[in-house]
Amino acid sequence: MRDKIIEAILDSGSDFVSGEELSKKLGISRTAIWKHINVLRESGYNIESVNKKGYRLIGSPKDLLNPQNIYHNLKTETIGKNIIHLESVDSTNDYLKKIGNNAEEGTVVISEEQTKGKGRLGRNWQSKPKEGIWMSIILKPEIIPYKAPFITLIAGAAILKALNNLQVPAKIKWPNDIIINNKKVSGILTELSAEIERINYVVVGIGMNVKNLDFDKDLEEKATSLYKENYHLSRVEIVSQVLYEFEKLYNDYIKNDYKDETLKICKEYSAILNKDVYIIKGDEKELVKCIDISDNGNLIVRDANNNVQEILSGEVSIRGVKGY
Ligand code: BTX
Repeated sequence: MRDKIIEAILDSGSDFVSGEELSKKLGISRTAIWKHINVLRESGYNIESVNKKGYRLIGSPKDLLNPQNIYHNLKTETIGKNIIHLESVDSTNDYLKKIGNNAEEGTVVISEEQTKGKGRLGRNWQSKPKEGIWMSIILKPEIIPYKAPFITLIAGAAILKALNNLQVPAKIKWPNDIIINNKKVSGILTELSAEIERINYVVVGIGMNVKNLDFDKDLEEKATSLYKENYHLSRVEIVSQVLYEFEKLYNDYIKNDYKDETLKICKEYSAILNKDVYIIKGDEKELVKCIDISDNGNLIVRDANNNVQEILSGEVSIRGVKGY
């Protein structure tokens, strides 16, 4: 019922909606409406009430990633049409993998906190309560498994596009780090469940530091948040934008095998093209120059012997020559 009340108040924008109108629309008494409004206030909604006029939303708790807030902003057809919002979970990727076979394509899980957030190659992803966006999307594309890693680039391009729409000049460090001022603000972890010829599902996990004021000592040098970079944005707005941009690029790829837009964005906002970087694989570290991204989304580099190599995203890390 409270969801419906929020929806009705959101719909009326800056106008008041009277208790009587709400009571008729929702089929409950005005006293019941009033009680629900009080509970909504306690959970962070700033609702003005004026005698003889009714209720008006002054400030929604923009930071609450509850589905109603997101649905209201969302312009997608399938991605995010079903949102599962959790207070705390080990990892949103693991949560979706547990329900993977039964979950509808486009289902999104968002948690206010992750207690075991994961990065690539078994690394940890710090995900403190309400400081960021910790979310995963489940996809069921009818493509052959080797084409799945490109979805990481699609997610990267969607994040770049969304942030740039919100005037945040972010860049991508191929394949899965989004950076601002040379520090990591967001990361992507794509996991695949597949047989030889077909995909059961793909889970795309996106972590983004939004409100963090500080980081643990080991991350201080390399991590940042939008807030620390002076971008005070609502998580709801970012989520809606990312899902919207993601859906467009994902549909292009799955339905039309069209990759140009994703590649264009990843090249235009690349933090490493035409730069020297270290490619790190296990204990090996090789200095190379990044020269391009291939049509399949692989990184093309020139090594110290002037040989051109194509690097697959799976098992490498990239380090800039000067710091992160
Ligand atoms: P990655 O392996 O590229 O980055 C992991 C590394 O990044 C860590 O080893 C650490 O150095 C650094 N790091 C850890 N936490 C943070 C942070 N909050 N901000 C910046 N740097 C950090 C990147 O992997 C992929 C991350 C995906 C996270 C999402 S959150 C939703 C979903 N669920 C889940 O468990 N993972 C994904």
